[in-house]
Amino acid sequence: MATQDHVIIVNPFHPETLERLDSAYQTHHLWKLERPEQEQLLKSLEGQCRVAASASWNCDPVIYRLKSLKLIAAFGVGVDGIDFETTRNLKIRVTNTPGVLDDGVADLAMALILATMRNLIRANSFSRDNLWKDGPFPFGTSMAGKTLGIAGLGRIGSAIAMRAEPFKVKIAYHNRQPKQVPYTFCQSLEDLAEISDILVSVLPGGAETDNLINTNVLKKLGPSGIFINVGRGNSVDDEALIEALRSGAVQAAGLDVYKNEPQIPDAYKILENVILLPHIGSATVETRCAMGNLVFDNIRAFFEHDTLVSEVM
Ligand code: NAP
Ligand code: 8YV
Repeated sequence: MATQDHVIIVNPFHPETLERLDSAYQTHHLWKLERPEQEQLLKSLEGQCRVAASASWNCDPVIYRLKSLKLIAAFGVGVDGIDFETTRNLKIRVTNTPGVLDDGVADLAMALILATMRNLIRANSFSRDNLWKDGPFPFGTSMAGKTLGIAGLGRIGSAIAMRAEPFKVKIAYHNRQPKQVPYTFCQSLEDLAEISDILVSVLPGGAETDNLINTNVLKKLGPSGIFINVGRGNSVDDEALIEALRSGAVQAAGLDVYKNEPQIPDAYKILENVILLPHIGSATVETRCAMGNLVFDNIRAFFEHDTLVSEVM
């Protein structure tokens, strides 16, 4: 049976978790209302509602008008949808869903690396279009002996490195700070790109990473280089990447994330040497369920013990 505690759902996420929250709490779906009704709802909940749940990549700032708000429980690890300047000023705590999606996203990064290097998407069309009878499919590139550069060796980046090791690649990385790991640290993204055959970005979103993957980095990656992005789309200068793919300044790319999702620049779609996925890094039944559980656990811990399981510090 539902408790009397109120939870506002700001922007929608995983439907199964929303249903679970609906059953457990007095929920109010802000995203289903027009602006004037939203303002009315927030007024009516003032003083009674302390908790909001939201997608981590999109959180309507109207929620910050609720003065009694103490917690935003975000679904997702990348919290670029949250305005931290405001939450800090208003002493609103924020939780996200770290760790539980590392395996899912790292699996997808490996799939993109292999699909890009072995041209799997084109090979599938080649077979279906009966082109095999006219001659063999062009050769791909081997992983063994190559250098995999990871931009953003955090939780997901480390899960990618662990998966890549048995493929007999050398591993290098770039973070702002070096870590105690047996991989080569590079001071800059340019240095990393220069020694990498495959450059995977797992960089988070936000102003600090805007367009870090630019013409200089792609030039260093070079004409046989592969670029993979499973981090955030803002970190890529799209014009630079499109031109590099078009001119052969890099060999190929595999992208899961984009600047203005769900829009993908048309210029990518006419290129044969890029694989375009619709942000599915964490899109497995198991991973999304684990993310939802963590949102739920944070809200429950807040109401029952005034603690949090995974606060963003
Ligand atoms: P994490 O553990 O915090 O790792 C992020 C890494 O990036 C850290 O090692 C950090 O090291 C480095 N970093 C941060 N800012 C940097 C900068 N300006 N320059 C260079 N390195 C920087 O985060 P995570 O859990 O692995 O998640 C990473 C990101 O993946 C998320 O923020 C999200 O955007 C994205 N993601 C995508 C999907 C998908 O479906 N494709 C799913 C989940 C997450 P330093 O602090 O030392 O710099
Ligand atoms: C999204 C993600 O949450 O956690 C993140 O930062 O990017 C993903 O897991 C997911 O795509 C929800 O649509």
